[in-house]
Amino acid sequence: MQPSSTDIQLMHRCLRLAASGLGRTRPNPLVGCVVTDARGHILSEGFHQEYGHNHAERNALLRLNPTATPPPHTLYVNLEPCSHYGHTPPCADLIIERGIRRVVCCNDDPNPLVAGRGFAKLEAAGISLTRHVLEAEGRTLNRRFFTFIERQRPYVILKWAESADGYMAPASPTPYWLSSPSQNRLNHRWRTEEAAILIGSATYLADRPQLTPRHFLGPAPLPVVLDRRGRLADLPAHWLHLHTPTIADTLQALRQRNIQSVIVEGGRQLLDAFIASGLYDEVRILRSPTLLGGGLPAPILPRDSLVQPLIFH
Ligand code: AOF
Ligand code: ZN
Repeated sequence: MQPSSTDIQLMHRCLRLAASGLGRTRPNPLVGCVVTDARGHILSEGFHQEYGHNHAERNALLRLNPTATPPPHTLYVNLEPCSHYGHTPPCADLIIERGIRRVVCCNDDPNPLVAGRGFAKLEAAGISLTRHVLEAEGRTLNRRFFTFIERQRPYVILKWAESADGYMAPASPTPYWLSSPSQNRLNHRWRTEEAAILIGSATYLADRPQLTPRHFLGPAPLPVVLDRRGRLADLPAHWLHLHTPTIADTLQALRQRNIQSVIVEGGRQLLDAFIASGLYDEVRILRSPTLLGGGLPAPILPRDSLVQPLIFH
């Protein structure tokens, strides 16, 4: 069955609901769910709020009164309903139990525990399926989740601050702060959205950064320092101290710890190593209006880079 304009509108609503869980569901996906009656009127909604808690479908369905009229008819959800016993019983079973007649979905679930089995259960129960509604938007929303499963490595965001004339730092050795207070808050918000934050040993020695999201309310990422030469001795106890020789090894070390995404905050050498490896998914530049007139040039992406940098003023 082809999606109607109501289907598309309600899938946008699912994606919006799903996004409310950003930073709190990892390494699980962001999922939103809307249940309507046969005429398309919303009866209830839910989203996945926190890792290990109810899935979106369960939250939406448990909010419904099972004997209320009109009865639920269509369930919208941006990820294939699960078929496995995990933190909770399978959502596909609950959908069937509650008498849903039609399921409209955005993305298929690449999780090997599900991967098609959720849809198979629904179909076997005679539920009509409409799949791949706003598929690209759903993949973008859950880009960390899809990258982690499909590429078997964390999603990588490179971030740096630069002057209007493209320098990361002035020539003088005195520390210089380029970013504005609002750019700092944005940066700290970005930190809350990722599972880990990575820096190189030179940056640690030069800046002694705290790597906390103290200017924004939200979950703290795991601080990670890549120290290939083993120069650092006094790192805070909860930080991860890695000595991995290549970027690919570093990402595998993070993956083994179930870290789904990482924001790389420098310095220049580490950013260059990531750029050379090609193992990055996003580049965010905080650009300041200041002209430095010289100093340490900001990294340059290769001409054939598939990633377009995003610039934040
Ligand atoms: C979620 N939230 O809303 C949906 C998920 O760790 P578990 O037992 O909660 O299972 C997680 C898997 O369930 C996840 O990787 C995905 O495949 C599927 N669907 N997960 O955390 C949800 N719908
Ligand atoms: Zn589920």
